[in-house]
Amino acid sequence: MKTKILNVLRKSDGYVSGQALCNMLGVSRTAVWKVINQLKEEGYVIEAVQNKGYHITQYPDILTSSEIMSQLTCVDTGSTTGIIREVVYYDETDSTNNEAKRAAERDNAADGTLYITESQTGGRGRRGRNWVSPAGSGIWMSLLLRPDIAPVNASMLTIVAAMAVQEAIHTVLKEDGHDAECRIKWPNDIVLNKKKVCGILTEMSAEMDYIHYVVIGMGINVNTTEFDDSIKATASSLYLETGDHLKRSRIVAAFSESFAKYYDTFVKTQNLAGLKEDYNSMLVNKGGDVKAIYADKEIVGKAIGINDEGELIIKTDEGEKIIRTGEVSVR
Ligand code: BT5
Repeated sequence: MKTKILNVLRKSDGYVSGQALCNMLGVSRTAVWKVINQLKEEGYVIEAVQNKGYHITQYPDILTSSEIMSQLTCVDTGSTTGIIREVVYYDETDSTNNEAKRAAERDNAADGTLYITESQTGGRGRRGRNWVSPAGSGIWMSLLLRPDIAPVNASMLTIVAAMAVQEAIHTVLKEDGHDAECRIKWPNDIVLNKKKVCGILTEMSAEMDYIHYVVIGMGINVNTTEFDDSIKATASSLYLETGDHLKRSRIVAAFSESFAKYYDTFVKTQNLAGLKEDYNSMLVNKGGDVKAIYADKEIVGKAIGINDEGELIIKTDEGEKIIRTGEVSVR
């Protein structure tokens, strides 16, 4: 009910009367009043004017289920748009990827569930690296999917997610009047002014020919004001690069819509033929000199872009090389 009330108030320009809310939701005045008080406690500033009703004048920067889902729900039909069907929020957890995996195994959690937290005590990067995830500043979230695709194709979901995060950040920055362009650094980073503002960690549980589930974990530095010495040189946040504090839930909502669009195209063919042109146009290192470490070998050349399988094509003096995984640095 909280999501519904928030949804109606959010989408209305003026005041909504208590009676109208009661009629719309089929609940009592007291029930509405209780929810309004809960929302106020969460930080929403709500004006209540006699004979007019309620109107939200200020939104808190929180990541609760109702804050996110109220942006993805159609007032009239109640149906949701985007890939996220349900949000599970934690004040703090070890890692949202761990939460998603536990829920998938223990509770058979559904496709499209998003696990999100204010703070991670054991945020993980790839290959055992750590992910700095302090409270109140970023988006630490994991999307649980149960795609009907071959396990060998699952790694391409990182590419799909990178496109969606890039587009979501771009959309929200644009709405706020910024023309800052964030780009993708193959395969799993989003950079702004060449500094990393987002990393993606995709994990999977599968048999040879069947996927149980995929978890796509994303960490986005939104309002972070400083980084410790170990990552200061390479990491940044949207706030540090633009000077603007953005509402994190708006980015999550925009991500949900963008991901659904790109995912649709991907699952039809189970390859990136329909997306690679868009992806390559978002690449920070396209056409530029790159150094890649792949299978302990160093490859130096010009990045051409990805192929249909999401592998990076690098033009070197000895011809074109294709790398499947690895680290790429822009020279
Ligand atoms: C990644 O790994 O970039 C994947 C990060 C995924 C994080 C999300 S948060 C929600 C979900 N739950 C998790 O536990 N994880 C996912 P990788 O490419 O291996 O980069 C890791 C490296 O980035 C570290 O070794 C640091 O050098 C650097 N780093 C750590 N924290 C950072 C941050 N907040 N911002 C930018 N760089 C960071």
